[in-house]
Amino acid sequence: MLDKVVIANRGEIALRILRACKELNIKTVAVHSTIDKDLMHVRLAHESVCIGPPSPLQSYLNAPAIISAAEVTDAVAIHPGYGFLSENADFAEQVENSGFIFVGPTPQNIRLLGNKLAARALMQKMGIPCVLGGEGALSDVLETQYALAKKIGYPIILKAAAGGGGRGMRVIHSEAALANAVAITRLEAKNAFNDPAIYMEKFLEDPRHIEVQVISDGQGHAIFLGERECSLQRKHQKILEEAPASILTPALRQDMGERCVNVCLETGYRGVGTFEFLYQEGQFYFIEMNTRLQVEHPVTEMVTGIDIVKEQLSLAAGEPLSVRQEDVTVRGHAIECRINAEHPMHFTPSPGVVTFYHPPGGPSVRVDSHLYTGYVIPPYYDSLVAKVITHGETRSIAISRMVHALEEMVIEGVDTLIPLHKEILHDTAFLEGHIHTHFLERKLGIS
Ligand code: MV4
Repeated sequence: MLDKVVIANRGEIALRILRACKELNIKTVAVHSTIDKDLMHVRLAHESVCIGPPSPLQSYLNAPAIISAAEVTDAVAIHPGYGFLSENADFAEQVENSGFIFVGPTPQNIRLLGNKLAARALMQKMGIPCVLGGEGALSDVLETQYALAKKIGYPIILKAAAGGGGRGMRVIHSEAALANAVAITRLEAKNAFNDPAIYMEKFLEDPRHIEVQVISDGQGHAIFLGERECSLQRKHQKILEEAPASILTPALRQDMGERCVNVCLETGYRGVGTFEFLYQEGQFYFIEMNTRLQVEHPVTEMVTGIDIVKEQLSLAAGEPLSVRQEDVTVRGHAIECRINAEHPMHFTPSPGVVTFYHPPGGPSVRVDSHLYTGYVIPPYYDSLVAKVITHGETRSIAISRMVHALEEMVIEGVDTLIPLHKEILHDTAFLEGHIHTHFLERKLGIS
């Protein structure tokens, strides 16, 4: 197993990684910005190194500072968590070239599967259904663009090949708007990702967002851990996730999972990964792959009993996968509510002092949070401060446990999404499982 790991992240996920390391007897190094010196995981880590000022560019995105911290502490590996440098192939490569292990896929894995156009082509080759669209990058010839859009049928969506998570996309409803939209999306792609390649797909109006969790050791073994339903989101920020997805049949789950596993085997994928799909009218369509640990991984852990972060660390140590597909069973139902320090209706960030914190508890209630009374939420980073996850034999038991957990939970001094979650959990459509990606916007009357 690894001897010492640098945790190159902050907040709840840094604490989650620290806990996994402790269980595996791995020593930990917390790297943090100046303002984060009082983070819970910094206190609990074996060592800590300040890597820069609060601005993410100068701290959690500062690759040389993070690698130097690994050097001075004699660490052997760097865990990037999610966000920040977690899907940056160049960073993964620098980590390897500096003689450290990147806890994640190989730089080549990230480059191939992190490019949506390349991933899409690969999935099609491997027999995974994709949304109707063009082959390869969109042509520069206007007539070819018009012809393709006409063949697909409006509305269409333009996406940047190098984009992801909702960045670099544009929906077009008519031919009149196409030429201008292509020019703008290309320019945005060039500026944001330094890659002007874009592509066109049929725009699905009311899809669900369902994702398949995989773990692959890059040594010929890969498994899938079922799927998550992540449709409850706002502006591409997920708010509430569940496992399993209620609309999936066992046969479809098995079929989708096997296909994702085949892609992992074919590409020599090493690490944990997520295949994102849109689901509409009984059909699945691949949209993109995430080559990192995800925020919502706990719902999968709750229904499978598998510790995804521990698996990730042991894969990074070069150990083969310890779980076989036949040992994976999905039991009951799990729900995660993301507790952001934000206004529950306007979603404006609410940094400041947490004057009182009381987490919920009880059977099948899990809280992943770095909060404590007196903690100051800085304004520089993501507003996620806690994840409450509940499990139950059925979806309605999991929901009921969540309702009671959120009633118990107290976070004073800042606004949080707790009131919004309470409202969602009482919504008739939600209780019946009728959710899609525009559920929240419509419920809140935003669009
Ligand atoms: C789409 C789509 C409809 N049709 N692609 C948004 C995030 C990125 N992962 C892909 N996204 C979408 N791609 C086609 N062809 C609708 C979305 C989308 C969405 C997807 C998942 C979760 C929330 C979403 C919210 C708005 C749009």
